[in-house]
Amino acid sequence: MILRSIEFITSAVKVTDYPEDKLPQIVFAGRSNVGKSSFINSILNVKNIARVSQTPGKTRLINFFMINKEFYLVDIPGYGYANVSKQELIKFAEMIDEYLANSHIALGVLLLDIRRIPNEDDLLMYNYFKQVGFNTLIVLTKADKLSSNQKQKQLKLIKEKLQIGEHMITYSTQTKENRDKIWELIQKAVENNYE
Ligand SMILES: Nc1nc2c(ncn2[C@@H]2O[C@H](COP(=O)(O)OP(=O)(O)O)[C@@H](O)[C@H]2O)c(=O)[nH]1
Ligand SMILES: [Mg+2]
Repeated sequence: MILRSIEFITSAVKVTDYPEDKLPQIVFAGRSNVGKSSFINSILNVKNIARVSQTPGKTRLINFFMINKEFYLVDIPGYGYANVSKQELIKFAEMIDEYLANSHIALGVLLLDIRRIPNEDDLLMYNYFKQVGFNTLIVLTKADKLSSNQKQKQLKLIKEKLQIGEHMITYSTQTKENRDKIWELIQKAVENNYE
């Protein structure tokens, strides 16, 4: 994938805020602090288009980045915050549901920290992606924090927990391992050619 243009388009809360075109969207989901903003910046080779390490729980917006005027990368807010009221949690879940149900999603990318076993929230998001039939890619972040031996062990454990054999890829902002492969999969999804 050659990145010819990267444009921040808008931050949305509700359907009427979303871009009106029908370009395919690649959506990125993950627990707060999983490294989602860092990941998006890193694969785009930009410093801070997706903002890293804002106070968890503060930003609850859906951010749309248009790539090559062909498709969107969409950063939805991280889930699983501590210290959030039930009321806030419900509002947040509604916002995500509304987005996922009303958009043209070519690929759902679920980010998981390679050092952690997926929790209830992760499983909920993963099962949602599967239920609605999205093409799904799992990215295991912060791979530089483990030795290759530990990496293999965690991969196995996470696969068992999610009960999948499908696309699961490790990534690190330090090494940028698998960056080309990830773009290849995004490209395929955009071309409606994902397997
Ligand atoms: N070592 C290492 N740290 C990372 C990596 N990705 C993210 N981080 C760190 O993890 C923290 C959370 O990252 P952030 O992108 O803000 O997570 P978000 O809440 O999911 O958007 C920050 O301190 C990042 O620098 C990675 O691949 N390797
Ligand atoms: Mg973030």
